[in-house]
Amino acid sequence: MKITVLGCGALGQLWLSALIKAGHEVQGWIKVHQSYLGIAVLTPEQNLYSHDVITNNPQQLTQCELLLVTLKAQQIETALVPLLPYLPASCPIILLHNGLGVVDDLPAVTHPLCHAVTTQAAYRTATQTCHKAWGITQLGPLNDAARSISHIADILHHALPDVAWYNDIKVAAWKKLAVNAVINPLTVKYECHNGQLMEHLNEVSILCRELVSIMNREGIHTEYEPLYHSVITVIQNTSQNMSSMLQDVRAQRLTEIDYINGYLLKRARGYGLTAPHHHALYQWIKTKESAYAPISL
Ligand code: KPL
Repeated sequence: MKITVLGCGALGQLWLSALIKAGHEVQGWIKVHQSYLGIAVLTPEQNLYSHDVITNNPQQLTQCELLLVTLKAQQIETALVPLLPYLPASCPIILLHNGLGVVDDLPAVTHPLCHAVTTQAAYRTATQTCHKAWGITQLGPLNDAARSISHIADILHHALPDVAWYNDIKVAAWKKLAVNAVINPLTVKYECHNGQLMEHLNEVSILCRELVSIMNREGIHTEYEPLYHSVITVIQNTSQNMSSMLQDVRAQRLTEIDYINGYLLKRARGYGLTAPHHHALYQWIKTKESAYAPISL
């Protein structure tokens, strides 16, 4: 299959490597125009795979059979919109990112459009991408055109398991958003690894309570206890991780806050609900961001 991966950070490189190994005809698309990108991916089993990946080939884009977007939420609109006229009308687009609300930024997309959320963990060092832990990727339709392309999940599953199709991806996306809305900004506030949030369980609990009211109004059935326990489980399972938001702040990059806590606050306002603790955290991160001139990469 002819596949373009838009965004070649840690997650993009993980997918590029996996798709190449599965025999697909793959190219990367990056901001800096160049013809090749050398990538090296270290698997959790300590196997190192190196590839020279073709990048930014416009002709390959016009024949593309799948566009996988692995950019951060705040980068998607600017990078994706200029490519849309070159993609075949039937080419599915998968947006793989934390948070929600990216579709609200986009013009009406007629291509089959999907959202994916993942727990695959990867990070980049100066020389390679480390695939730290296997996770699951949940994928589902964002528009009617995408309702008939569930077979894409099988193709992706073959390359980088586990991948599963969900007709109602909104549920999985909100559950991931809830985890990120608690863990990510708190790790910035306390400048700590995920595991150290076990020292701030009172705040974790209050943030979960605020989330439950908003999620229920969104039609995502959830109760306080299971939500709180799912957040604690992620904190414990990723205790050594530096959250993506803390990494962004330390690198003086724009964070995903507008698509995580910013998005849930927007939805809450629409229902006449308040979420004062999420609001305070949102303000905290925005103040942090404004202290440096954020760059969008
Ligand atoms: O997704 C994550 C992130 O850092 O963005 C978590 C689950 C918090 C793991 O670090």
